[in-house]
Amino acid sequence: MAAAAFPDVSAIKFEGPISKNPLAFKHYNAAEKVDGKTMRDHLRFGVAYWHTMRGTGGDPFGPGTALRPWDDGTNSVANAIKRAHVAFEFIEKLGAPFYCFHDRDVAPEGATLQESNKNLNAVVRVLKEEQKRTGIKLLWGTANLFSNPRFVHGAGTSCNADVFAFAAAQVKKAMEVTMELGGQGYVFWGGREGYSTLLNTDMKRELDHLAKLLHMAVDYKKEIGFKGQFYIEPKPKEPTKHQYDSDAAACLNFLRQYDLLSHFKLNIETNHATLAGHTVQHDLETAAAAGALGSIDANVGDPMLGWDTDQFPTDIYLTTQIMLVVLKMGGFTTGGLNFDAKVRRESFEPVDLFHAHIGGMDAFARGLKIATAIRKDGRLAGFVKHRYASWDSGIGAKVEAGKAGFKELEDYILKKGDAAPCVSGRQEYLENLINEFI
Ligand code: XUL
Ligand code: CO
Repeated sequence: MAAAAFPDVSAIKFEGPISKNPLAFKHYNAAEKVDGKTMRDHLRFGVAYWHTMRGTGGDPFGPGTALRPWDDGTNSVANAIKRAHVAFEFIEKLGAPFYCFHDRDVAPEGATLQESNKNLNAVVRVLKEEQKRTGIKLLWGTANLFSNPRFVHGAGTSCNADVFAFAAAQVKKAMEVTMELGGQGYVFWGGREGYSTLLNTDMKRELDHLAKLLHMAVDYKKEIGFKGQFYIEPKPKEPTKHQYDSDAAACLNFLRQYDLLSHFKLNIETNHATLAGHTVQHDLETAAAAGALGSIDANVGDPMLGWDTDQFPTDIYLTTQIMLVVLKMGGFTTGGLNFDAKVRRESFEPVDLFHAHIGGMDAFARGLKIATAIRKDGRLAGFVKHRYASWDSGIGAKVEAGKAGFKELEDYILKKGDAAPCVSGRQEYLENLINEFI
């Protein structure tokens, strides 16, 4: 057994809100039941391998600052295997039940696809052993179809058919290893599936190709018997000027247009929704309304910055709003809360990884409890129900049942004279109501 990477940190325990120990949970108590289900099962936290194990703190103006004493800085398989052990030491000490990865996060890319697949197999063997040893599970896997320069024009939407073929081969392998590791899902995030200028872009052709790639994935999923859930993760821009999966509504439209909707759900990320000019609740509600809210990449952006800062979520108001939507849809099934978030460049010590995740987990534990209390109280849902009461009987019920047309509605209003005055939306009252619980 290799020396511990975090020798000064033992398993993070729940010590309750009065604890002043920064390496303890104040609110997240995995085994505690909230409304009949443990916090562990409600929240289904995942650690993102790319940020937590591969993030260096580099930015466009300077190199990485992160101190990671276990990492020898080489792109070797041996280093990747050492890193995998460290990842599981971290996730086990943290007590998160899941992790997520891209193929290229866990194993180095080789000179050829054969070599890359061989490298991946070597690391997947270790991941499998570590999963077995710790009971930690794979929430979802994915293929990195955006870092290698071959994907400069996109992957599924590349103008070059060879690049499309490479992407398909890479997804095939990533699906196989996700299945091998018992992954509960598989994510498609189209980082370069978009454009920088429409002057050089045949948008219709690119969208047709992207749909082809996804149909091939659906076919292959059936062929190998992979039972995990497919997700699309919307993001409007960055790295490209425009990404086709720009928000939840755009993804749903694309999936419907290409007859893919029954095979996919959405993985909604807070900072991606805000980049699209929405709140995360907006995208969560949009997905949930279509029966397609699958999983969440939990993070937050900086309201002063216009890019994907991927910060750990600590805002109780935000976690409450997210958990209200999750609880309303009946909770996660295959999905969970994956911390697609990174420590700041200035937070360069290994222990900062613990502070970051503990904070995010505590913030969601509070969000869960607050949202549960709001639902139990019933005033919020009651208000919304009452607001639409005119649809529960009479003419409203007829419209909803499809039993009224223009003529009947005209007759109705001619008899009635005018529509009854509406009642107040009471936004401020409702905002105050939420704050009663926070
Ligand atoms: C990038 C992003 C990705 C996806 C997986 O903004 O969120 O890491 O979550 O490819
Ligand atoms: Co993400």
